[in-house]
Amino acid sequence: MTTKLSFPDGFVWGTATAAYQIEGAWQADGKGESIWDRFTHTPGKIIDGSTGDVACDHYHRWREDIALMRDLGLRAYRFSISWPRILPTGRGMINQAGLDFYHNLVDGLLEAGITPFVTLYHWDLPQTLQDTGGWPARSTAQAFVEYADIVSSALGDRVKHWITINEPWCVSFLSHQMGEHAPGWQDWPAALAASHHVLLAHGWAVPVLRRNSPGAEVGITLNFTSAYPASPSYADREATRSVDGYINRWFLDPLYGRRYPADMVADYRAAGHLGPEGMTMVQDGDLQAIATPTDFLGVNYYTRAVVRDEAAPDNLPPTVLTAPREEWTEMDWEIFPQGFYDLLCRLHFEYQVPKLYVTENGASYSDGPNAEGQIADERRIDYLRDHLAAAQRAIQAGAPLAGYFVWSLMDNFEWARGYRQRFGIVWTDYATQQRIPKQSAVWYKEVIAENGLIVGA
Ligand code: IFM
Repeated sequence: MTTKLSFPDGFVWGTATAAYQIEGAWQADGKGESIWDRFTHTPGKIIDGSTGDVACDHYHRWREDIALMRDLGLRAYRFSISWPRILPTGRGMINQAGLDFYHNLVDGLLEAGITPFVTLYHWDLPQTLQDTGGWPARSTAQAFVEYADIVSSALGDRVKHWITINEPWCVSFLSHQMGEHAPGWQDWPAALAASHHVLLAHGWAVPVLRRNSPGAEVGITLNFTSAYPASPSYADREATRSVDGYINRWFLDPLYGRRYPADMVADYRAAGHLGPEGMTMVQDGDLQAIATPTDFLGVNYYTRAVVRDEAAPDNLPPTVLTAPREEWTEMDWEIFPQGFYDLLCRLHFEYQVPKLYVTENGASYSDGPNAEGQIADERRIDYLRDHLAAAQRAIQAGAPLAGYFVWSLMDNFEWARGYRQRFGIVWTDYATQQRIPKQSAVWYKEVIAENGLIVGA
């Protein structure tokens, strides 16, 4: 027997990408250098030594890519704008050719009946702004607002869904404390300052976007990792509090008017991550700006953390893998759809978020073409189906979920993991730049057409 899990009328079905991961053309038509250009050109930073210099060459192939999206029945497309394509030195002089690229892309999408969801910052900071302090410097937040003003003045008549920042946790902690992403720092105070300035940049940009794009929806996208204790012991539950605070609450709480979580501020002070004066980067009015009401929250969810109490070298409790091997994706991320349900319900019940879009969800598997050129990526279909079923349950429980974007439209440059990880529902042949829809793309097309999932045998 089969059952249909239906989604609400008007539910937005899409896929997502990011500029540096797909565009290539890293020096074309006046584009400036970004921190990711600099980082990938530094030996030893990327696992396979690769760069985004060419990536999927989307900058030159955007017309074909729009045609592909139309063929797949996509209703929406989330992409990001490359800041140094628009402002090669971060502030000041505008590169018209860069703006024209996005004018054409937006027009092409609208002609194809695909709604653009635009992310302003998906990690490719202009290198010149890094040279003046990067995100640990308050001036970068001001520069972001200038950039947001320029882009939304240009595109705001047609773009009606804006995401200010993608994944502030990655921008701050992954990049400035763990050092895995550009600029590759390992500096706790800098990471904490960056986290504040990224949120401030968001808060300051919201009214600018509203002014330049009347009637638009404006939000921010956070990456979440639902955290669960490895055992019911007090110590493991306490460690779980800390991981949840580090990844999730540190960003959610100030965005929803609760200020920075006091337990985490105390932990960071005790660990020496903040100076003796504490959160000195927070100035009068900042918390009000960060908590400026938004129209939606973008949710990126891939996996959970199972947390054990044991001091790791970075002072954070370690997360442990408990699931059998077949329950991980090739990123070594556990497949845990229940965590998706728990998260969406938490955002609804605990934070009363007015509207949610899942702006990323997906799985990395390297299944490639068989002799007939077909790509049977059943594991990705299973992953997507199980997560969509969890999302549908969350909607039934009251979560105001209005749309879902698969990460990613096509295989692309997976940051420090290079090209070894493939998240696409479309295969990218990097030698020829051929795109081949995988079985998951065909499956997703049916989901969109049905506005729901058929489950059961
Ligand atoms: O590829 C990334 C994306 O850029 C941000 N969110 C997670 C994805 C998979 O790691």
